[in-house]
Amino acid sequence: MLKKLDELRQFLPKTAKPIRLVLAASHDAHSIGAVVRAAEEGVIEPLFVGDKEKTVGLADVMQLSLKKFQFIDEQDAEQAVIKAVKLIHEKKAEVLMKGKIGTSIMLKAVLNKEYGLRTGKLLSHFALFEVETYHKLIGVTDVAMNIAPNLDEKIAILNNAVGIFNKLNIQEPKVAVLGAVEQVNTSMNATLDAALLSKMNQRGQIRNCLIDGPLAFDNAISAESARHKEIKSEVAGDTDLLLMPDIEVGNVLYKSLVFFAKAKVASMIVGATVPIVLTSRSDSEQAKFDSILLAAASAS
Ligand code: COD
Repeated sequence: MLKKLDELRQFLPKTAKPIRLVLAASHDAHSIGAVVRAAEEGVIEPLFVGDKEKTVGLADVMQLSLKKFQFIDEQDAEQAVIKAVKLIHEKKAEVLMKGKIGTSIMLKAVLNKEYGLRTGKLLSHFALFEVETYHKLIGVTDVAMNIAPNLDEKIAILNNAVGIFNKLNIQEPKVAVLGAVEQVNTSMNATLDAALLSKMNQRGQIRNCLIDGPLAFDNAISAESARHKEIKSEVAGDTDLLLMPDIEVGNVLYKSLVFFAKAKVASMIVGATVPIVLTSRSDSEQAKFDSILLAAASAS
């Protein structure tokens, strides 16, 4: 059982060379700090793509030197993202990281049919949280890419996340499919999808995980709450992964955990040709560093 994001280090690839990471639109202080730290620890070999003057200026304020790192100077942030994506497309690096650019601009470049990083699979966002009040790391998906996933898309999102758990040696993660209530309510679509996903899992149509749903957030993460409501479930209170009904619920939960619960988080996009470090621009340097660890661990 993983309890701390720092434990992700044990899954870093055992290759002689560090993983090559491209930071796209690099003029972001927290990203620069996280990338330099990961480089100093030998986790990655970075390539910066962005406004060099601004990026070096920010690094100077942080008393960090970027002299020994490769740099492609591109003052326009959108063009920097396109150049970064193309570098990955040409297999010049193994991990992509979002710097100071809007999420949807970054994702549109990643999805570009000509030079993007599509695999034919659905791409989705996966976040892994370390919350002081929970007994293990907990995954949350999708809080940042798929806006209102249908049932097929939820299956793909689930499979992407389960793949990451499998890489972290958790072979059968417990998945709670969230709703506002734990009974099926025909007026609440999230509960209908949750019941279908549970049944598909029981019938072996979705494998390598144990799904229960609908579960409300309290009984998904609290055994006491589940007992109180007399819910008999192997997942309730011991969830590894929370499947969100849509991006709004997911994004509010992400930010509530970070801002109210002071949780630590690592997050990335799964399903592209390479792992993509995609954090919120307001995330801390530590969150960006932990996200690099997660992406590097899943690149192995
Ligand atoms: N996986 C694979 N292919 C996809 C996906 C996906 N998740 N989403 C779209 N595509 C493909 C489609 O099949 C199509 O071929 C092409 O991409 C364009 O599809 P559209 O027109 O539906 O998508 P876009 O380009 O308008 O938008 C895609 C985004 C990912 C940009 C969009 O869904 C989005 O804005 N998501 C939310 C991002 C966001 O603002 N997050 C904020 C959280 S901080």
